[in-house]
Amino acid sequence: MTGERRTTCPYCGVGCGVVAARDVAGALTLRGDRAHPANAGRLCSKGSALGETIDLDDRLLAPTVGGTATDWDTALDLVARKLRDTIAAHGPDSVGFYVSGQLLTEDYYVANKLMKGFIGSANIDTNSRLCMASSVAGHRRAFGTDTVPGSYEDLELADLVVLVGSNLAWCHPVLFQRLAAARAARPEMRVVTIDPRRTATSELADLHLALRPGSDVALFNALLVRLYEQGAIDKGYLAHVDGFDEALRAAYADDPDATGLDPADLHDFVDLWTRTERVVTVYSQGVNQSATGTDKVNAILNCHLASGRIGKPGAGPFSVTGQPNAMGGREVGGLANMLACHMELENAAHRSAVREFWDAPAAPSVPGKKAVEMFEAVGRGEIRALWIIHTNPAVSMPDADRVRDAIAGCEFVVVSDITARTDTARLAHVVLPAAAWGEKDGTVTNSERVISRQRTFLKVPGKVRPDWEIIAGVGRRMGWTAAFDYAGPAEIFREYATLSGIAGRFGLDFDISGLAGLSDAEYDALAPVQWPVTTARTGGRFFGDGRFFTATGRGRMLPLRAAAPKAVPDAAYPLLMNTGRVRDHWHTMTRTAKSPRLSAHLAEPYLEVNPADAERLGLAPAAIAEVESAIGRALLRVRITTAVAPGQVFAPMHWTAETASAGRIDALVAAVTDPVSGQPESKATAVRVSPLAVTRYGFLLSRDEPRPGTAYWARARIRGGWQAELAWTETPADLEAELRAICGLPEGAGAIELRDAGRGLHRVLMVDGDEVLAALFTAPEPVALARSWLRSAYAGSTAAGLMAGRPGADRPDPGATVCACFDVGVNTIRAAILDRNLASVAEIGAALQAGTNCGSCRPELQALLDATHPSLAAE
Ligand SMILES: Nc1nc2c(c(=O)[nH]1)N[C@H]1C(S)=C(S)[C@@H](COP(=O)(O)OP(=O)(O)OC[C@H]3O[C@@H](n4cnc5c(=O)[nH]c(N)nc54)[C@H](O)[C@@H]3O)O[C@H]1N2
Ligand SMILES: Nc1nc2c(c(=O)[nH]1)N[C@H]1C(S)=C(S)[C@@H](COP(=O)(O)OP(=O)(O)OC[C@H]3O[C@@H](n4cnc5c(=O)[nH]c(N)nc54)[C@H](O)[C@@H]3O)O[C@H]1N2
Ligand code: SF4
Ligand SMILES: [Mo]
Repeated sequence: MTGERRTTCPYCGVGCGVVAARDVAGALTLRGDRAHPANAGRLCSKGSALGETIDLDDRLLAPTVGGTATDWDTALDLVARKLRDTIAAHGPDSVGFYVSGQLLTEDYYVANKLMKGFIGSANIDTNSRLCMASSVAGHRRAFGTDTVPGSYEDLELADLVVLVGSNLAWCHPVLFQRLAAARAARPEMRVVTIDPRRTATSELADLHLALRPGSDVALFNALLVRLYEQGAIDKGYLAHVDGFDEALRAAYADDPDATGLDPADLHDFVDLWTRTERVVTVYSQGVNQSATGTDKVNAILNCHLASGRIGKPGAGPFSVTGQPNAMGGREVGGLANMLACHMELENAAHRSAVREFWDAPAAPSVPGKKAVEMFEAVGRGEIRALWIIHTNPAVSMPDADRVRDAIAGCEFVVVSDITARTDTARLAHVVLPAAAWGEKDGTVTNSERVISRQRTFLKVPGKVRPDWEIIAGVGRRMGWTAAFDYAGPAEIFREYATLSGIAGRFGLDFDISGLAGLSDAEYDALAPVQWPVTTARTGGRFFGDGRFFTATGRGRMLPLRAAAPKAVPDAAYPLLMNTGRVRDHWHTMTRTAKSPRLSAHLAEPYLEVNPADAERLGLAPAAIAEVESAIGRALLRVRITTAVAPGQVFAPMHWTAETASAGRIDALVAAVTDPVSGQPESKATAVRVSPLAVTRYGFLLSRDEPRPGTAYWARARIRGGWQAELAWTETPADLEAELRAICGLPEGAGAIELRDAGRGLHRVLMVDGDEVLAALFTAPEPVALARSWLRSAYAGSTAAGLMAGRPGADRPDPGATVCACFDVGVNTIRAAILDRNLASVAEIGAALQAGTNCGSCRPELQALLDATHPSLAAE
């Protein structure tokens, strides 16, 4: 690469622009793109650490068949032949593609074309089923199209922003920072969070409603009633909307007490909403990932439709997308029940138009299997050939053990990934090496419908190929040479944009035909642009004019009643488990775990438990909890916190069989789906929790990757090596032998041991000359160590220095990392707040740099300020 390349962050749906450049020394630098409308130069902690995740460690560089590296011809011929043979013997529905909202639009388009047009089945579904399906279904029920009406700017223009089931501070950090900045500039702006759990996002809120899990419909029904009773219904706008009377009647019949909220808080919220014209309601997985997710979406949309607060500056419902191209995937028809460009599979005219355009042999009229159904069909042997692209379902699907077993038992499994070290790729017959971020080229669409380019700035390593090329290669080998003969992503994009023009002629909203004539050079230079892009119009809001895309052209309100929750804690499984994300990891961590910085924030799988429950269950702080549901089990570190209510626990979704002994949380989550969208309930599983009978706890540092066989373990990278948290249920007789086995150390390495019989401490160091190969610290209780200091001291430290397990008086222990960018720990921050009397996040930044780069830790800094100076919190 010479000069600068503008690209887009590969993580969340905010879709921040990134500039890749070389510094004077020739080193690659990555920074936020000031010219990008989503972030104007900002990046969060994950975006700032992208440079640490693009090396070739663990990368898959050649196709493998049966675990052995091979050439592309062999691998692709095999895939094409197996798919053809399976279809010939058992019909097109005996194959399935399971793809991802992280694929580029061009990749997605080609996969969808191959399955729906040429293989002739609609059995292509995507991890967006676990993510956005309820929003898609809710949008389609209300608007007749799957379209987010507004823009990010609306969050800044609003007088009230309501965040429902969204931990925006950790999951859409740059959008959260925009919101925080807007609020700082206009203190009269109000923010409300609606989440059973207190999160970093609630730190910004004027009001946090910790509603009963799953009760969002009852809450928004109460709001609809209030809007009506206060005369806040927009009668003029309602002339464009059907279903108001029925929706209101249903709302009256619902019971606001189902929310479990203090009536005064509930009143404050509905009153504030009713009084405020400019309201944006942001919602995410606390809404979508629910057995009643689609109804939750429509309950929110009902209120915006009834009050006419939609498609206007600072007003509208706003479903934020999770993955970088969740939106693009919906546009190209990646879901099993859609065609490309918002055209509908069940619509004969749409079907034949797409078929004719593709010159395709087929156009299935029946929707394919949705994610959960797809893996069930794999388990039953109905789907006999499965191609998994850019997703890790053995970890992320509900009922994950069953999904894993179904994949393991499938006749023929292909996985396209950037690494073979995933729980899913390990089960595949063929693993195809895909080009990773920085190596591939195409477009993505973010939450506000802005299409941005991802551009290549790294050399493609080994035999790696971009996903579109791999898929097109299989298409050609299956006999459809002309249809899959693409020179590059620009050609695919032009075809797609042309097809969207046909959708536009059907009167659909997704029309980017204005981009159909881009030359290769223009495509390469394409600046971020919000769709639609036609001769008549570029970008802008939808539905403010009362024009919808239903058969009648009118919007639709739906009569909704809060349904009884599906997962009800009982005597056997008395707690309700919620799941979600942490600030610095991305899903199954195949990329973020490569960064020591990102791993420092939270380095192991954990369970948040309320103090009352912890006491009752005998769970000590930092003990290991055994968590069981009716279908699975996990071992997680206990974090006692009032952030979760009594009766509820929370666990992150990120840990896998690669990173922990039993951290795959979806092994516990039953595959209960929303009847309309097919999206699984990921946020409510009845579980029981008990302390694991640990006899010894350990913390390990190692130069080489540790491979523990202990009852509990979790490993993470640190600078210059690895760390692992360990717990034994049977204390090993010979700790030195145990350490050698875990770290694969030769007999020759020298050992230094230190025992403190009184406290039961036992430490072992393995050294080779001056180099510390591994260090193990064990104790009968959870090991209290200056971990953060140890991690930084490990690289280059002497044995004696490490042995103490804590820094000398001259180097205080910084404590757990809060600011990942500048590696500032909690102890350092607390001490500075007290010693230097710091009173604001800005002052902490000035003193310690913490929070001054990406800003992702600012909510945590605020929480530390509040906790350290209780008086300031009240100001
Ligand atoms: N750091 C980080 N950021 C990410 C990702 C990541 O892996 N890591 N992934 C991206 C993706 S794909 C997605 S989809 C988004 C997800 O972004 P979010 O949806 O914001 O994240 P989650 O943590 O899954 O869940 C959000 C909240 O829903 C709450 N919740 C649970 N049950 C209920 C309920 O019944 N009602 C309400 N109102 N709330 C409830 C949870 O307590 C949780 O705080 O994040 C994106 N951004
Ligand atoms: N319990 C619970 N479960 C959940 C959720 C939850 O909140 N709770 N959230 C759900 C949601 S919203 C989502 S989006 C899913 C996410 O779950 P997944 O999609 O399964 O998670 P990822 O780790 O993002 O998987 C992406 C895979 O693609 C690989 N990869 C990276 N780059 C490329 C590339 O360029 N090409 C190819 N071919 N492969 C690549 C990565 O190495 C990785 O293996 O999890 C869902 N599961
Ligand atoms: S908010 Fe962070 S993760 Fe999301 S796109 Fe921006 S930099 Fe990437
Ligand atoms: Mo997602």
